[in-house]
Amino acid sequence: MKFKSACSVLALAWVAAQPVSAEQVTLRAVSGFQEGTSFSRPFEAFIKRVNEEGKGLVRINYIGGPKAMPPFEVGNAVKNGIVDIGNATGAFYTNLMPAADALKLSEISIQEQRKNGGWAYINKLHNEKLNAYYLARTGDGVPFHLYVNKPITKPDLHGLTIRVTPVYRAFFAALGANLVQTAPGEVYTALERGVIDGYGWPIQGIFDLGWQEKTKYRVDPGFYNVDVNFLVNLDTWNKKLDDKQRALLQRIALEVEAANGADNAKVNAEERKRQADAGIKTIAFEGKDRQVWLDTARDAGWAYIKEVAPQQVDELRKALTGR
Ligand code: 173
Repeated sequence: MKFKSACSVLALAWVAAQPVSAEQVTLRAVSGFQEGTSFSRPFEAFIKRVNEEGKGLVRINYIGGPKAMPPFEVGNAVKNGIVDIGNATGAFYTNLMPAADALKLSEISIQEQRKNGGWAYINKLHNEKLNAYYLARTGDGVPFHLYVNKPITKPDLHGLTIRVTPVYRAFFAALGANLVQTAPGEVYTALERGVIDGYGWPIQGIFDLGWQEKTKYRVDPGFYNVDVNFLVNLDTWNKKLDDKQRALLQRIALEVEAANGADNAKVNAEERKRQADAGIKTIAFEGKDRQVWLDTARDAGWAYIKEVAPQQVDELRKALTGR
């Protein structure tokens, strides 16, 4: 009897010492982009795979896109633990982390950033400013463009009112545009009412919300590099999840990140063709104009980061360009 009860005490102690990993954790997720559209799709693929491969371990409950939460609130919701995981571009959370506006200035891939220490630095900034773990970056290799309804012949935007987010603000302002900031969900109506002459947006996604109907020209070349990031509330990451759960999320996130990066050149080409087929004409700057266009984008972008994140600008440049 004595031996038996000693055994059961030991058995109980062993059970108590096990991490809670045996229990499935449910995480709430939200996207800053409309469900099913270009910049939600990689995140939704991630959720689907976690729910399939993580059965009994992790479940992600997707509460949706901007109908569930305004895009510019996603960073705050991740920070405060209102959601466990958010999908957002840095431009949507510059209020909390001004340096997030630098992510678009990357000239090396996220895989290279993970190797050169850049990811670690950017993750640290997310930890500190956003109470978030920087799980993945999608959109790598997707440039931004200016789309306009009045023809322009040189890199000069005086007299045009352009819809922006922080992504385009410094660049278009440097070329003299009037700026109106809106969430993506308001672009169609702004075009329809003629309150804007154009908008900034990546090469992918203008068909998602029907903007091709109200768009005459795309200006080439594209500039910058899209960042759409998976952000995990840091308390969730550190305390709510155990090693096995973290490993599952990280593995699938890295796979989605790599697959998205590998796909983007092809998808970009398809979208260019689709735009041309829809009657959107290209205004292509060449020679000196092209150089002015690209130099102004990059220089205005970095000058702004220097202004809002002076202590971080040098390390950010190293992290994102390798220089
Ligand atoms: O809304 C935007 O134009 C924007 O900032 C953005 C950023 C990344 C992907 C798509 C849009």
